[in-house]
Amino acid sequence: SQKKPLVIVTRKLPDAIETRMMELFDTRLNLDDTPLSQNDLIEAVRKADILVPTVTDRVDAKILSQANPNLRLIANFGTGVDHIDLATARQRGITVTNTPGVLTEDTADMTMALILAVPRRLAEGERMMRTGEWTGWSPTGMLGRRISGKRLGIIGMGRIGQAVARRAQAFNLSIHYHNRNRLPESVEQEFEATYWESLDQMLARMDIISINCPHTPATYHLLSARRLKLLQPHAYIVNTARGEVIDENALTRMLRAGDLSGAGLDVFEHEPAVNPKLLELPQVVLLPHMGSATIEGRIDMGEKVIINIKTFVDGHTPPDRVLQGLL
Ligand code: 8YV
Repeated sequence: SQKKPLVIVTRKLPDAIETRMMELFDTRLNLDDTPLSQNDLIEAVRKADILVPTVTDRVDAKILSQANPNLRLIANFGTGVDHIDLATARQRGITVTNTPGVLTEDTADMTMALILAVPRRLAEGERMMRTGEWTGWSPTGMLGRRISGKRLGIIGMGRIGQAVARRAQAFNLSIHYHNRNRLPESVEQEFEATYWESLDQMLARMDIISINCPHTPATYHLLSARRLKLLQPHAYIVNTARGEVIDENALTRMLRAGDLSGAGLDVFEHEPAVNPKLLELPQVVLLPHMGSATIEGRIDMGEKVIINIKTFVDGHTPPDRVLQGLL
């Protein structure tokens, strides 16, 4: 029989997933849960036939240029693949897969949690309890803004955007969206959603904006300083997608100046760094990239990675192929 391909996993995964991978493949695990340095990542791609990276691995052109010619598959543990240089992977004949679908509901739940938390000042109130600042109820204490009846503008109406829309409908938000392509009429009707071909026009009319698109060259700083200025001062912005979609410094300046009412951010432009000025702003809810962080979700993601690898090794097209390496 053939030699089993060497699978190198860059981060600690759920035990059940690691056990199964060890049974199925010649697997090398990362036993301490720290991200690989760029040097360790080079070591990994020099040896691996199959690499399993996560969002914390910058698999750029420089790394890939040093890869083992036998590196044939990058089976990403995660849906976003913006940390992988796809053009270089394609040229080098490396197929790339991801884990779509299994984190849709969890990420939409976290998005909805932020949509509720920011206008209703949930994190501020919680801090007030812990610091002992609460002196009792007052008719004018801790007033936020009503959610019901407001306009939610979803940027990126894919799986996650639609799952957010479904939740938001139950909170009586009206659904608006901007997307590369307009959705079929039947889907628009399901959400009673209004399509905005012009992102600029949508931004100017919304009460809450939710970012649910991938980070690609086309969406980098999609919310640029110019576009952020189109938002009304009473508006809120929520991001559970990728920090790079918003110009984080411009966003911080606007929040400080009171040109925006608040933000709920689960992702940042230079993770794990956060613009320190954001930490000073009470109307901002900050989360450590935990949109998909559920026990169930991580196992589902691991199972998807395993199916993608297994199908590929068996000589078939993996179910979640993002790109096929040319050779
Ligand atoms: C993951 C994510 O936690 O899947 C994604 O794109 O951002 C998160 O859900 C992380 O990326 C895993 O690599």
